[in-house]
Amino acid sequence: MTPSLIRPSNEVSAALASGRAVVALETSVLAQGLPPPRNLEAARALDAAVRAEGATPAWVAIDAGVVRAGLSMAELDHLAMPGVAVAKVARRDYPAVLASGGLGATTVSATLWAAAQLGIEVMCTGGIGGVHRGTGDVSADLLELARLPGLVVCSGPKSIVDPAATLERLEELGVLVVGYRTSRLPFFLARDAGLALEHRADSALEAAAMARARRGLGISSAVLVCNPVPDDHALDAAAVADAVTECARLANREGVCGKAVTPFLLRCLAEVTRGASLEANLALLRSNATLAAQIAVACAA
Ligand code: PSU
Ligand code: MN
Repeated sequence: MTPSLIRPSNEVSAALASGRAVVALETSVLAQGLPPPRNLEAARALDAAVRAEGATPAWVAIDAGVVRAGLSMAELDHLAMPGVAVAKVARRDYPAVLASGGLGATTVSATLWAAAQLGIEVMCTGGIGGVHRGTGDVSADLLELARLPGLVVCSGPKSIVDPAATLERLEELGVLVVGYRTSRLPFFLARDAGLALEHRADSALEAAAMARARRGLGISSAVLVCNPVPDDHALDAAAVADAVTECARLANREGVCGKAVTPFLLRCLAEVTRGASLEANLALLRSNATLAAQIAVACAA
């Protein structure tokens, strides 16, 4: 039974009730990950990309004491507006932000949790969090991928983390990592983190078959499908690494910590790469939304 404080929209409820494809979408990427007005552009583009494949988008956010799944464009506009106070919500933050009555935008861990409560199998993001270099900072995304079912489409761990340590941790946690049309781990803004993947899917149907097998076995950890950033927007891995080193040094000097680290680094990367990381981020989000919708449609068939 769905907890009473989770409220799907009429559109999402109807799609779920009739077994049609639904894709859960996180909102932290809009409220904390991308600057206005590009976040608005992303909201529209992802919503449209999911619908174009015949699936229903279920954007997850917190508003006025309830968890919502399925936001209108006007509600997304509000979340993405500059100057609007929106909390970044990982799974652990739900009770506090609900109790506050304010607005909250969900990260991968929180979105996956809401999706699991509603029986939404597929979710889409840009890059997942991971194990940061040398600071002991590990994203809550990893643990939630380990204990929540479903299939998450991403472009690999975000370029700001240690990809090898992140991949090892995912292995330890029992999360299946699948390359989409690749046998290399994608690295968010770059196509290749320099690490081999054992499993791959070459079509949405193949990915859906893995989701079905997971469900059939009752395995309660997620399948992570990693779709490399489109070629024409990909950044050079070495250039990204240099930019990340510079930004990490800055974060350290400014004493940035906790949940502020990831938004700080993403903002800094956009500056250092003179906007190229932003274009890559938008391109990979669009591509992931399309793929997630195709997989959701294949799962529903
Ligand atoms: N992907 C993006 N931009 C983002 C994020 C992902 O392209 O801003 C967000 C996601 O919500 C992810 C979160 O779950 O960053 C991870 O934050 P942290 O490293 O603090 O766990
Ligand atoms: Mn962290």
